[in-house]
Amino acid sequence: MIRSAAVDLGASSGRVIGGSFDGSKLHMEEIHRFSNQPITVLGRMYWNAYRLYADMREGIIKSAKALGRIDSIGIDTWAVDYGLLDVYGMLLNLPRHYRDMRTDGMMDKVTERIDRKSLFDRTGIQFMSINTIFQLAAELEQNPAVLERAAHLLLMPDLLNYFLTGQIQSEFTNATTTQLLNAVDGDWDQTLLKQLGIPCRLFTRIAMPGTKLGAIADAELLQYPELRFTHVVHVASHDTASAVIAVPAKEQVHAYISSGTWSLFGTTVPEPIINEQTEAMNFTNEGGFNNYRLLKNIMGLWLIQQTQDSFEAQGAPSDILTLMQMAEKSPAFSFYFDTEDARLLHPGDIPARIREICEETGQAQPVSHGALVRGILENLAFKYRYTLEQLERILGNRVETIHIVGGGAQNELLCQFTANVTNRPVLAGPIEASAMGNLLMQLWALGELKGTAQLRELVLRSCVTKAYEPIDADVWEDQYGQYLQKMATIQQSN
Ligand code: LFR
Repeated sequence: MIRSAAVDLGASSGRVIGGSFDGSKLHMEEIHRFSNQPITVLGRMYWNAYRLYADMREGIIKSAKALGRIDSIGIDTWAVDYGLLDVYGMLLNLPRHYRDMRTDGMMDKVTERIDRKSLFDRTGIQFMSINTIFQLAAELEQNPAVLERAAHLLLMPDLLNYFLTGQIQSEFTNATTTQLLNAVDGDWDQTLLKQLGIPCRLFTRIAMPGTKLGAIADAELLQYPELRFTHVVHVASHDTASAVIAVPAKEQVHAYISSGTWSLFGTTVPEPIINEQTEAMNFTNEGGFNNYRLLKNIMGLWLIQQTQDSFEAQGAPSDILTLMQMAEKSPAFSFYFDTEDARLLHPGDIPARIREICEETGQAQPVSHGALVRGILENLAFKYRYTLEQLERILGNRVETIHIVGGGAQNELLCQFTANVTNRPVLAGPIEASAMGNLLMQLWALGELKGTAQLRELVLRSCVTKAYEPIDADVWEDQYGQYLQKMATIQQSN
């Protein structure tokens, strides 16, 4: 029996999941769950990297106590954010949160120096203000002294791996999300870095997922005999990359939505697709395990999470199940909005911002909390349909099934709306997709899986899914038409 621990950190919570592999089936159990609360100080938003490390360490200790000898550990987190180390290996500051306002306007500044087309051609990565490239442009402008002192830049999972092992390395899947990797050779793009004035010395060797990183060096953990021979492994350290490894797809042409704080809508392709069409549609080509994820970021359940916070602050019901029941009973299609409106990216009173958007676009504001929540879910579903059509145009093929994986697969209303609006069957699950993908890469690194076919079979055998068939597809078709019209008028007026 192989016993592993997957550390999977999301933007709102983290977990350590234990995995046991008996040669034919992967059994998973949640060992430790903790909240991940960013901290804002003087208007700057940070991730509490030390707290996250302490929580993760607690989870590893609990895993050792629950499972016995731990053969391997792997860490995955969200993408794009980084910590800077000085020459002595000290973390210079807590990593900034990608939703911090510091990147506002940075995309325009960078694309004045390097034109959009050449940036996309070089990297294959979509333009989003959160990308590391734009965060570094902000750092150069607002905090150049820190960059001068820095010797290494490590993305979140690489930073936590460093705390755990003392090793300084970058993992490929997450590195692609920086928009600083060359799509052809898969290495840091020195020309790009020089053009932007970002010091090349910050960037370290890139390791591939499914390889070993080293042993635990943390003295507190080494007190436990169960952890003395543990291999720390490079999994696909970008949580979305891990989740996509665990998509139980039988068909060649399929789409997935990795649904959590974000909804990542896309498919896998053998090589990056970098052409005028993907550039114009702002699709991305993120590195995966032996493939690329052609996808688009959609605002996702962030809108619901922030709405819950606002309701809670007002003393109104805010737990997710109550909100979903309220939404289900509320009138359908009461307003349309663009879920990707830039105002919705930053934390704050999202319901108020949506009401403001309704007013600006000549629509009545949602009448109740239930109607607001329902409207958010409906408009996310419309955006899914829109993205599906773009994806099918790029692929030149019809997508037969949509897989929804990750925590959002538990949102039955959203899964059903997705089936309705796309008029396709939706297969929801696994819920802990990132942790599963993480564990699978650990098994790969340990040599337990003989080839990708065996990996696929294990995914299919280990996943629990729930099927949704479209209901009222014609009503949704009609509403989608109205949504498109509304979006077109908004675009014209901008
Ligand atoms: C999802 C995710 C997305 C990435 C966003 C920010 O958790 O990793 O893939 O675009 O977070 O890092």
